[in-house]
Parts: sequence; C-alpha cells; structure tokens
Amino acid sequence: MKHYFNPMSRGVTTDWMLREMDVPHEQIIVDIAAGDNKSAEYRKINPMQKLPALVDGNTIVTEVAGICAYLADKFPEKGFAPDIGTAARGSYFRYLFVTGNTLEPAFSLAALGIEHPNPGSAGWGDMPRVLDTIEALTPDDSWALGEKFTTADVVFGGLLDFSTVFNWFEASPKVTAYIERIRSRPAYRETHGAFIDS
Ligand SMILES: N[C@@H](CCC(=O)N[C@@H](CS)C(=O)NCC(=O)O)C(=O)O
Repeated sequence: MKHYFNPMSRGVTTDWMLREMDVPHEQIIVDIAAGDNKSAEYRKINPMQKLPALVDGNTIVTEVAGICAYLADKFPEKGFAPDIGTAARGSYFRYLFVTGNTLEPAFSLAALGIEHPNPGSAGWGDMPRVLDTIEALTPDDSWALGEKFTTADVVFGGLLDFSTVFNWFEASPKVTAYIERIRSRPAYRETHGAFIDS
C-alpha cells in the first residue's frame, strides 16, 4: 500500500489514520512547493493533483474521508468503523460526509472572507449553520460515536484540529476540549509534529 502525502497538507490526517490503525505502508512524500503533485505521473493517480492519495494494488483512493473509510473497512478487526447495518453506521456516515461536503467548503470560503450569496442553494449553507452543526456533532466527552475512538474522530476531529491551526473558525469551549482529546492521542502526536510546530 502506497500513501502519497506531505506532512504539511491534509495528508497529515490520513497519515494519522494509518498510524492509529498500525497499517504497514510505503510513505511517499510529494513536494507540493516543487509542483510534484502536478507531474504527469501523479496526475495519473489523482487528476485533481491533490494530496493525499492511497494506492492499494490496482485500487486508487483519494479524499481524506474516502481513504480513512477504506482503511477502516479493509481492516474491520481493528474496530475503527461500526458494523454495516447498525444504527451507529448511519451516525458514522454523517460525520464522514458532513466533514468533506459541508464543513470543508464553508471553511475554505470563510478563510477568504467570502460568503455565498444564497446559503439556501450552497450545499454548506453558511458559517452560522456550520458552527451550529459542529457544536451539535461535537461530543461532550469521549468520542464522536461514544466510548470508542473511531474513524469518525479522525475525519471530523482531524478537520476541526486542522482548521483551528489555520484559524478558519473560533472553537467553542466544548470543541476546544474535544480537539485537546484528539491531540493527546499518541498516534496524533507521532504524526503531527511538523504540522503543529509550524
Ligand atoms: N478534498 C480533498 C482536499 C485535499 C487538498 O486540498 N489537498 C491540498 C493540500 S492540503 C493539495 O493537495 N493541494 C495541492 C494543489 O491543489 O495544488 C481531500 O479531502 O483529500
């Protein structure tokens, strides 16, 4: 399994996921500053020219949430995702998809001080709705799906953590406490050194 990433990119989250699950893999650092993600070779892996990407045999997986979900399903014995068909699986999907489809685009626009003129037609609504959603989905204690840490925390908690580093939103006390729990995980600390110190 090959993991294409850069420690100063969103790939830090998939790196963390691989470490949490202790999955053997080949680490391939792609230099974004040098434009290596735009090479013809890398564009065959991801035409979006984005990191991270995971190549497992003939299978290419891109998108942070996609890679994390793939790993959780590939190694079910590690217990990083609720079983298919359970109620918890629905909640799990909500965390995975709301993060990439809704929180990310809202943060990207907010970081530039841009507001969509029609929140009703934008899939991510607007920042007030996004902040209410983050507050509602953030656990008061433990983890997103309860006592057990899962991929939902890597994806959702990972984006909240990443976003506060870039000051994309102001975390409430509850969200700050959740991010602190995320940051106290050994696998997080092992994979986020360069990122947090930047
Ligand atoms: N939706 C993508 C976003 C990935 C992304 O934006 N990666 C950035 C680094 S944080 C990137 O590769 N940028 C290089 C470029 O677009 O040229 C995901 O979840 O993986």
